[in-house]
Amino acid sequence: MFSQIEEYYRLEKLPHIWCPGCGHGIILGAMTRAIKELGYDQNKTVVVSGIGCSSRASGYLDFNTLHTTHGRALAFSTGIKMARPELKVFVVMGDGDCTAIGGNHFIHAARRNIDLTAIVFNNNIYGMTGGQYSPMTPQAKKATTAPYGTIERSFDLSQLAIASGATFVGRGTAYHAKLLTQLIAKGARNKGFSVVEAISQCPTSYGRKNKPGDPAEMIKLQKQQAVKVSAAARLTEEQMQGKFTIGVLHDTPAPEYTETYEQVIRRAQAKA
Ligand SMILES: Cc1ncc(C[n+]2csc(CCOP(=O)(O)OP(=O)(O)O)c2C)c(N)n1
Ligand code: SF4
Repeated sequence: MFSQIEEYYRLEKLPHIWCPGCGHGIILGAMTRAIKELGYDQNKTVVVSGIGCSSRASGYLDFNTLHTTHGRALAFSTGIKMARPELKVFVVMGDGDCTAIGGNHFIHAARRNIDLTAIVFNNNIYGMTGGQYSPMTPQAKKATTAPYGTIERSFDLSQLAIASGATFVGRGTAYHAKLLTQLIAKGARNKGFSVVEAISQCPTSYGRKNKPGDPAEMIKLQKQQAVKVSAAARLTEEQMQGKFTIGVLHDTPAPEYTETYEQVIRRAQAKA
């Protein structure tokens, strides 16, 4: 129920701008429920976003929020975490924001294992600007910039995060909202760079071009295509064709960047 998380919203900023049937509101709900479960102090919690439909989330939330520039949410978040390591920092990005213009920030935040919780609202398209393809648009799917279907292969965001050094990686969908809440809470508890890929539906920019059906059909597709990690382990590569795994994909602690940096400062001060 919304009343349980209402305290985290700037009610005067509602109604939101999201189209009817958009998955982004469900993901935002999962995120605020995770923060409620974690019991974080509202004044010590920061939400940073880039630019895009997903990134509007920061404007609706009553934490310390920063609506930054397209692709740069992780750069701003890194600065915040370095200056104030005690703050809990959540980073909201779209798939375009995170993996195209912001792709370099993403791999390096993962490589450093800086203690940020990145939530990537993956709707497979640039929603806000009318449906250009992103690095996460599946091959052959249509976009305004690919009227015959994109010929590029798409990133597997979670694999990219793991390969780059993220210490917690999870994937959920708007359909599996409860799982998403659990994954975001787990990601936030991880002391290091955590990535939660939240699969969302964009009926307007993606749906109109690719005709997967109305918003209800689009969210049902998430249910059909998602396979829990435990179940996926029993399936062959062939059986996994057209499907994706959900759940905790990676959870391997490693030294965290701001803590290591603090040790360097202490060593330098001791020598001075
Ligand atoms: C530097 C810069 N380049 C391009 C844009 C235009 N722009 C705004 S939002 C956006 C893409 C949004 O797509 P995504 O990040 O996937 O988020 P969504 O809207 O789908 O949630 C772009 C290209 C911009 N605002 N700033
Ligand atoms: S354009 Fe797509 S992502 Fe943006 S609000 Fe509408 S449905 Fe959501």
